[in-house]
Amino acid sequence: MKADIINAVKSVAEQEGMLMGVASADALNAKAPHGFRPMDLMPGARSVIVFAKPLPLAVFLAPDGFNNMFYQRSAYTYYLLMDKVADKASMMIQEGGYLALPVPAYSPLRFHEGEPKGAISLKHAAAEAGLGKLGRNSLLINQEHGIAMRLGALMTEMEWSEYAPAVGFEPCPEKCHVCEQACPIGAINDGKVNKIACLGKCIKHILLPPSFMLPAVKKAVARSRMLTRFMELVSLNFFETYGINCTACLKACPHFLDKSKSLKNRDRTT
Ligand code: B12
Ligand code: SF4
Ligand code: SF4
Repeated sequence: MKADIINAVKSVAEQEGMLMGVASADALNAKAPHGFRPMDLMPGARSVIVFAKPLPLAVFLAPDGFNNMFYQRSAYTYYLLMDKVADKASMMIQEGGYLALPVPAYSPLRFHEGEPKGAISLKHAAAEAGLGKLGRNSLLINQEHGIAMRLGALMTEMEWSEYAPAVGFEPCPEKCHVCEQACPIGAINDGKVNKIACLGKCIKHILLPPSFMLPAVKKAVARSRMLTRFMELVSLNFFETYGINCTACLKACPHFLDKSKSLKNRDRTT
């Protein structure tokens, strides 16, 4: 019976062109910060199933004048798709007799210490589920599919047949700091990203305060429960879509460039 559920979930991911990996909830419970552990969302969680889907590389390569419109659309569509697959797989698991909780791929966000946060860190969950490792730009990198991926997940009380073994590959050569150098605002420092600075640069939204005001907004929100709740509502009601203004740390990475050069005929066009 369990084997049937596992196969059904795998085939849903496959049909949508997604990679899938499974992490033990206990492993994430032990490493993730309080409030962002699987057990904080679902006390009986045993397994975290993570989905990853590569994006079409051309959406990143359109000329500047297009303002990332192609990537924006793919990113938005992918968020919905990740949520749809997580919901569908959760229902299959539930029909097999176990609770399963789909985790939002993006929205709704919670505000924690003045910063927007997801329910859990999908990058860390994906790494634990054997889908890759985090690079110095803090993004998940898969050995075969590269860096241009969106992630989704669900957690369940069902024990999986086996959990992912540790991934052997090291994504970042020791001397590579290309992503740090490529970031136009210097927001990346050896695996740590200044998230508020990045947010101010890479998110374009008519309601977003200018980037120089964001640190002050963060401080004010961090101090007030009422403002925190207000910001959660603002992000839920108004930030479901937004413009994207920067992808430099992703596009400059050799894992992006190598993937795009490996395509047939790319040597003619680059
Ligand atoms: C909010 C958010 C942002 C905000 C960040 C604000 C913030 N304060 O985090 C901003 C706007 C800056 C942002 C930017 C981008 N984002 Co974003 N973002 C998210 C989102 C929705 C939530 C992140 C989050 O809050 N995680 C939860 C908290 C707890 O994690 P954290 O603060 O990162 O955690 C720290 C610690 O708490 C600890 N930790 C937390 N959990 C765990 C678990 C373990 C096991 C361990 C060891 C440690 C640990 O480590 C972290 C480092 O200190 C995620 C989706 C998601 N739910 O993961 C996407 C996501 C991370 N973003 C994504 C992407 C693609 C981007 C951009 C490339 C978008 C773009 N410009 O094109 C940039 C990348 C910038 C960069 N180099 O990091 C993808 C990443 C895909 C990938 N291949 O890795 C995600 C996963 C969305 C998705 N569904 O695919 N993002
Ligand atoms: S998305 Fe842009 S601003 Fe944000 S860390 Fe990457 S390069 Fe820097
Ligand atoms: S640019 Fe280099 S250091 Fe940065 S994530 Fe890619 S491989 Fe790692």
